[in-house]
Amino acid sequence: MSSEPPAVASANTQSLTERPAWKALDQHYQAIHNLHMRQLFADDPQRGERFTAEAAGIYLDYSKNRITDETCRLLVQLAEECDLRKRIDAMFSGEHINSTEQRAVLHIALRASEGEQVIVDGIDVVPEVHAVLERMAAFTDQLYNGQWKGYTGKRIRNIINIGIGGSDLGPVMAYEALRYYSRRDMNFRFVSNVDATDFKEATRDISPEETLFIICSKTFTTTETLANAHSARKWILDELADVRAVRKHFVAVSTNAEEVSNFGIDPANMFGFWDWVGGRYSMESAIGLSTMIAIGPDNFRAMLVGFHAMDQHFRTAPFDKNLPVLIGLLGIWYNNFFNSQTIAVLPYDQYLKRFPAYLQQLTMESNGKQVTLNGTRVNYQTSPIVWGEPGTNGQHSFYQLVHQGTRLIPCDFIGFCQTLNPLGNHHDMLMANLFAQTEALAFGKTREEVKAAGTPDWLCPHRSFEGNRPTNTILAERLTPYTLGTLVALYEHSVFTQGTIWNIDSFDQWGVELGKALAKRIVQELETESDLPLKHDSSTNTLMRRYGRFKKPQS
Ligand code: G6Q
Repeated sequence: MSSEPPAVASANTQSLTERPAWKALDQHYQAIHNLHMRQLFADDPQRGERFTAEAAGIYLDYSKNRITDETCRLLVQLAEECDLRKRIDAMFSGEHINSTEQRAVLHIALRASEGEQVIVDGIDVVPEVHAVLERMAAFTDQLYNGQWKGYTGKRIRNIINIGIGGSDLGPVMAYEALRYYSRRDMNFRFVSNVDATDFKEATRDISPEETLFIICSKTFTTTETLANAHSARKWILDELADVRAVRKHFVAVSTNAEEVSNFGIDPANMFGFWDWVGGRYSMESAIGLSTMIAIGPDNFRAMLVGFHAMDQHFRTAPFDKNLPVLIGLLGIWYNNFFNSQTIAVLPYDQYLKRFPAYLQQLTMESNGKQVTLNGTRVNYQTSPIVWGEPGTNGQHSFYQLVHQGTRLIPCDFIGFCQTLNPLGNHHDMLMANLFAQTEALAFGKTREEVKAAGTPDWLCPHRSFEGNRPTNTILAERLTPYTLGTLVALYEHSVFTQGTIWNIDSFDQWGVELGKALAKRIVQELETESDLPLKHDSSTNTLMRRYGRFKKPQS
């Protein structure tokens, strides 16, 4: 890599906190932070209709936020001062905006429709993208119609995706989210952890003869994935006792054909992607092969259309009507001016149970950075901590803190007008809870209201709710592959919006490296039974020695 930092044409150089809009927002915060949403709604009967935006089938109600028209105006001004428009154009036109890795960032090309052009370093990549999609679809059909069989001639019934991080969280989230559309005559499992429990539990009740492993690894050098892949290979060979079986029971998804072939997988059975697709932005590339096998090529394509619809909206809509921009800017408002630490994502749909975990990586790996694009230390907070669970379950555990704790926790509520599984009045109950929570969080219950209901004085403080807790409500008609695509793209682009304001590289992940390198060294030390003195700190040395003493069951 060059010893000179790369020039990033679209990068902005002015310090964020010196920008006029930032300073104005600071002052505006002082003026309005005590305003209560009760007041804001009372003053403007149309508020719940005005502070809304809609695109690609997603309706966003952001009226239950601690904002006024002026807040929105200033936040949009901030986006403009930070050259968000220029950065969006730079991303879509293949500029190397991942500057620390000197790469283009073009997950948007993965969902471009045939015939569109996305140029990366002088080459239109859309035909390649569609060629891989075609191969994935053909392979899926072969599995479905039994043309592709296991080594002993049995149909493949079990698909096990082996991967970690971006090569796992997207596939597992998408499988769970779209399970309604999935083939029920096949099993789909996901092994990520190097803890052997993950592999053992995934394989304990299935037959190797009917099992296909998809080894998903962009680099094909990730130690956890390779350890699991080798154990999978052994599991297959222990049963089938012929190395030729590997061909029928393993396919790979990677950018590294050489390592794939070193592992013993025929590169003909490899589905490729490109270095301009980041791991956490790859679920709609070949990394989504398990998703395609689960839901079928047509549904997979419908998901891509959803992604694409949100991409187009993000690229073209004015900022004050632009869903990802609005969500991103509201996040900045709480993170940087109210100093909130976290954001909760609360899907009222059981199928989205892994969506918060997926968003954790998307957000925190992308924007958990402490230096700007030019390497100077930031003097403001970057990514919030993202967490969440599906409703209504969370209501019976952590919502207490959201309602009455001392911290301000902005929440995104996600719901659907139609259920995929009608059953009595369950769906009305589910959605009633969603609406009730956002209402209670915004308006609370005053001491006077509590007292008027007959509560004794001493109990009133415990039973009062301050309210004024901000929420966004994201409402779509129905959870379909298309909707999932729009939802994921919505958050991808809101993360990018925030990264642009904070002037950081949202597409690298150097923070993951140090632990990886140290673990490699320590595993060797743990495996060699020597008495050589350990050269770590006294804590690590003592822990390793203790582990060494007790790692075999004591007789
Ligand atoms: C994602 C990260 C990271 C990556 C995993 C797996 O953006 O880069 O989570 O996806 O470390 O990497 P491989 O796909 O190379 O095995």
